[in-house]
Amino acid sequence: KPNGSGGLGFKGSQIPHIKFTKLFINGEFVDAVRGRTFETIDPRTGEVIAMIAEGDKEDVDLAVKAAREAFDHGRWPRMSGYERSRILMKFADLIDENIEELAALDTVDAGKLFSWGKTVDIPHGAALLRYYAGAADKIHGEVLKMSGEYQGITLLEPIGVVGAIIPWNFPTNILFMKLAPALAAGCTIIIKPAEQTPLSALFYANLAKQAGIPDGVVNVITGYGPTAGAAICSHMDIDSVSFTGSTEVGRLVMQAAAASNLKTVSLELGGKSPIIIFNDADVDKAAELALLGVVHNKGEICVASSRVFVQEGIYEELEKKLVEKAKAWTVGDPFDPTTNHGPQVDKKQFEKILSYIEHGKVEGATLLTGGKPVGTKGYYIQPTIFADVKDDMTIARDEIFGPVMALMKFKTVEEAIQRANSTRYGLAAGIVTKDLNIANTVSRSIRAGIIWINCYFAFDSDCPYGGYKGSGFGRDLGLDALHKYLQVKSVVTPIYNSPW
Ligand code: TXE
Repeated sequence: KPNGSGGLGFKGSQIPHIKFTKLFINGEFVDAVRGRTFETIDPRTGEVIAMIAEGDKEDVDLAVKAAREAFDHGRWPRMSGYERSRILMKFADLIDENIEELAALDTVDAGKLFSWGKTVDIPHGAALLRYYAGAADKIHGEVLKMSGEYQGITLLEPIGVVGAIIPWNFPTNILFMKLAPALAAGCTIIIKPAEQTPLSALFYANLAKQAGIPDGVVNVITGYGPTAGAAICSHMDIDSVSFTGSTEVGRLVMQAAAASNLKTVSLELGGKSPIIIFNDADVDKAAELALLGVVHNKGEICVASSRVFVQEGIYEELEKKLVEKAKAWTVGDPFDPTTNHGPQVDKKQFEKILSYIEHGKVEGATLLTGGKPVGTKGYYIQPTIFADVKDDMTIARDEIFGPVMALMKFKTVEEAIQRANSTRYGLAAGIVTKDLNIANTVSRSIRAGIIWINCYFAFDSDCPYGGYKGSGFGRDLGLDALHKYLQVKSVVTPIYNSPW
């Protein structure tokens, strides 16, 4: 955990001054056409932080018109990759200059640790811009050795107008996982942040303008999913939608895309990821990793290691360690540098997690520690560990998206693989062992998009991730993500002058 909140002194219950509350369309902050607003809430207290413009279909139409114009006739897709890259670098520098304020916005909006935001989340947003800026002038196709009298080349062209639908658990990182490659590719974009966490996205829109990104290239529509989000998915003039959120809404996104203009879709959805700890593991380190895997960001992370499988030889010892560590994990104000874990994002998630904890108890799992809210104000929940969990219990099957671990015992490698794969999801998995044979066998047998061996949450701009099965398809991060925002065009010519 990074140290110190220091700096500008965003401490205690202080809320930063909120500068941007309106929609960002065609380079301007504007009210919603219908003039509506909605509350964004501080999960530490349940109190209103600010009123935010509530965009709907009409506003999406305006944003798409601006983005379409900027794509079809504007400079952005036509400027050299080098020039785009320089602007993206400037954008990244502006983020660096505003790190504290941006981290404070994500803390009050999402309950995220301020110290973590300052040292990890916000810098990672800037790093993603720089990573894809580095690729912007290296986007090129292939020369095709065709049979017969022809030769071909492929051109990689920006896919067009992109819709990006962002969840609330990583308002900065997930936004830049989509925005940075789309911009580097030469696309224009309409971003819809989650209704719980609109603040930093509007701040980033302002920085994009300051960096020199032309009007209409980046647009932000704040508002709700079934209205603004749905309008993006069914819009006839949007070419691609990149969505991160629940599996249920992922289905709706795909249906809307199919029923409208067959826009391309990528979906990064829920997970129920296993971490498998073998007998030869260092028990203390494995316990540390397994706990972190499920309580980091208060468990509001799609790759959370919410199913912990421990081989029987070290089970008792590991269970003891886990409980000790969970009890020492501090829950409190996310601005406090000694806090490990802040409030859940909102009342809905808070109640959902508590109801899963009840399911765990009713279905017969043993509650080893936690299970209760912390304090009387805000949405804080104790790190919670259930033992004696059966694979078919609700807490072993459903994504809880909270600090709740399902601890299970296994005997053999084959059993671990079979049970780890026995889920409708396939996002991530962790393996803890010193045995290379086991690590290789298991990593090749688990059907998930990212496998961490003797580590967890080892994310990097260059390392693609995304789902198998019900966790969706398409990849964020890495050069794979850049290719989501590119079309391949083949151009064929005869080798010799044709008679006509
Ligand atoms: O997600 P939604 P919710 C999971 C997690 C969580 C559950 C519910 O298990 O408990 O989903 O969270 C927009 N058309 N994840 O209800 O609704 C919405 O406005 C278009 C996992 O908040 O999927 C927001 O911007 N868009 C996940 C975004 O979708 C729609 C992260 C996500 O919200 C829409 C978040 C619609 N019809 C939740 N309805 C992860 N993979 O990390 C909603 N949205």
